[in-house]
Amino acid sequence: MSEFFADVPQIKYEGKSSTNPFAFKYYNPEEIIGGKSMREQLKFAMSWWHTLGADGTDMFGSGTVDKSFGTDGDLMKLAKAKVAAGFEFMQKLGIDYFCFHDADLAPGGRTLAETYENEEIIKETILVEMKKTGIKNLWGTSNCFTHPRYMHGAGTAPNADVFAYAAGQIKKAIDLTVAFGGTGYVFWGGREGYETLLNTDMEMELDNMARLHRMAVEYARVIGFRGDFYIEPKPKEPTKHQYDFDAASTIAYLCKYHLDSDFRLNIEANHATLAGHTFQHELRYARTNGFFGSIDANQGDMLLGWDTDQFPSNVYETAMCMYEVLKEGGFTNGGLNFDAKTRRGSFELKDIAYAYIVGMDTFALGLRIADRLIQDGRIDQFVQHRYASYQRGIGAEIVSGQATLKTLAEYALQMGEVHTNQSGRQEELEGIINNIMFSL
Ligand code: XLS
Ligand code: CA
Ligand code: CA
Repeated sequence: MSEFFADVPQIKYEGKSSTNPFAFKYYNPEEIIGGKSMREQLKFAMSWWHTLGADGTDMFGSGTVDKSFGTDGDLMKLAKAKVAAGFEFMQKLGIDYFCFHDADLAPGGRTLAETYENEEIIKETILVEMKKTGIKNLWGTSNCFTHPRYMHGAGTAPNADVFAYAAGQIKKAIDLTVAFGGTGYVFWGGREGYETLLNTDMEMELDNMARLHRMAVEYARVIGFRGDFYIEPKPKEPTKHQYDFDAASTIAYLCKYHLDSDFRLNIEANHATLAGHTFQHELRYARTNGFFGSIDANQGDMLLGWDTDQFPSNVYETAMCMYEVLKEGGFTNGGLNFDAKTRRGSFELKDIAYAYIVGMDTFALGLRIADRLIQDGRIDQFVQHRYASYQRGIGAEIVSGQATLKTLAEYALQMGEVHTNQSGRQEELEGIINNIMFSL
């Protein structure tokens, strides 16, 4: 069988002093960090779309990367070649999971029935490779945003026929996810938003989106899906405003529509920054509200206002991300999906391997630092101490629910002015992080 990534050897861990670009410097899959092997802690996944599909096309130019994988324009042949190329790539990199959109796997047909047929054929090809390699599916999703029929949205479309078509597509994408034994199913509402409120019935659109999510849960549970559903927040792009703006607005939506027991969040780093938050903020918000699920691992460019989906190389960001993951007790059904693509100028197939190596190493370093941060304990102790006044006296009465506005007013009247505030010590804490980060 032909090799698609012929320049890429089997990638192994060689340690931080290695200068081999085709080696991991920090990701040592079987090493135990924080009570589990690094491969279990990190649960890396390959994104089918970016890795096997994205060819460098942007708003101003056509593709720069040849991803025909030796095929001649026949879309089904290409879809099969992508399966072979994808599994070769995951094996070479030691990636245990993949994530997919229905449309990444197989070409759309002239009818929905024909699309289903194409998907069935590729499903069988993938199942063979999964069995051979032991590689698993992290999550599946449906692309309800690229085709022109979704110009006004899918679940939030003003046209009921579009809603029905999306339902037909999602049903099949759930079937595929279940067939692959996937542990998650994602909804990213790329066009579930609006361009102008002048033509939009927001209430109707949100009610309908919830109807679609409810139908998906009901169907999936009946056919045996026991994994998590995820909503992946993103504030804008392609629409001006997306309803799943950030973790906070998405959680409010899930609670309002009673979807909170089936859904968690898939937090993407680049979407967090587009919403004006840090990656860590979104993870913390999801986690402390009980909605932490999975992660789309990438990074944006702070000087650009769009979703650049770059491979993560910022160790500070991944350290704070893995700190939140460890605090959560690690992933259950979720993992780290590299929703990331090489830059348009990095047009060789081996650039994708370099990109994954740096992404995986950046997360491996992040995990090592986060574990040290927790072992070190200085940050956690500081935070605990900062709120110590709630463990005794009037603070304990507030927390236990014993205090009322009236009793607190009486307390305040007797107390006089507050003289016990303590420094927030931000700079000292930032120094501790640097000290731990660079002592590795
Ligand atoms: C786009 C999203 C998308 C989702 C899956 O910005 O990141 O790729 O992850 O539909
Ligand atoms: Ca994503
Ligand atoms: Ca993205």
